[in-house]
Amino acid sequence: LSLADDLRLALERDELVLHYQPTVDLTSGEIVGFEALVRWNHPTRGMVPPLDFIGVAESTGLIVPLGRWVLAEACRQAVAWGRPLKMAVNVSVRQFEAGDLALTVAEVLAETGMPADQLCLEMTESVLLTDTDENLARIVSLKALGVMLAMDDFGTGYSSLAYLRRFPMDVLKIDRSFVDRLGSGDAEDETLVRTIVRLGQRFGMKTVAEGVENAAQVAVLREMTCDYGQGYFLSRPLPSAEATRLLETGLPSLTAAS
Ligand code: G
Ligand code: G
Ligand code: NA
Repeated sequence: LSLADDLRLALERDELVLHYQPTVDLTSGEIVGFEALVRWNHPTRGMVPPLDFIGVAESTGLIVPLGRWVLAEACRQAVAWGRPLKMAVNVSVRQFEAGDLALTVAEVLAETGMPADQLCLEMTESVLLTDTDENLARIVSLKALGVMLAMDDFGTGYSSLAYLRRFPMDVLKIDRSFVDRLGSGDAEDETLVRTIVRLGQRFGMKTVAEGVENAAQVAVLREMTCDYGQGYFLSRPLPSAEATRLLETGLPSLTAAS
């Protein structure tokens, strides 16, 4: 069985699962939302990470039904939690360009009863890179639904800053590769992140630091007034039951940790 055939069956057999990584307010330490990350619980291969199958899903077009499933499952979970948490879902280029994503999102919101303003769609610069009228129209119809849009992995693409003006994004996610180098005292690394945070703020966007791995990074990011963080220091992506438990207990105090 090829990986593509296997993946087609995986959707039918309900072998996909979502893990949830908290997004944390860097001032209060509160969990403000989660990012849904897909995994394939394969009967013989074990837990397959997305990097091993998202590419195949994209090249076969399976990303469209897979992406729909991810959206619906993430929304079901958010509704089940019954709290005003943001739920972020990754959208790949193929998903954005194939079919009518806004229609799919509208259907999923209606099916699940998810409030539109709790859903955040994360797109990489590669999605936005083709700065065409068609892509702008797609973004505008998504925004018209009332969902939030995040620019993912910011700074790693071709960084055409023009689309910051053109596309109405709500959230800017600072790529892990920049955050990684924070807290070691290197002035240039700090300047780079500080400038990205300011850029986001000037465009009225919330800023999220990805890949926060230690307390020193939290301290620097707070000082820069970066809004939110995600990363192993705060929490790994968790299966649904563990994420539910974490919501009940809350995270240990960020101030005590730093
Ligand atoms: O969870 P992990 O760190 O292994 O994810 C690796 C990559 O896979 C990340 O870049 C993430 O954006 C991507 N990814 C995870 N879940 C999804 C998903 O549901 N859809 C798409 N398109 N990409 C995803
Ligand atoms: O590109 P995207 O932001 O969707 O990537 C999410 C991926 O990053 C997930 O696969 C997740 O497991 C991984 N990730 C989350 N937090 C950290 C972290 O603190 N360090 C590292 N190295 N990876 C992380
Ligand atoms: Na993401």
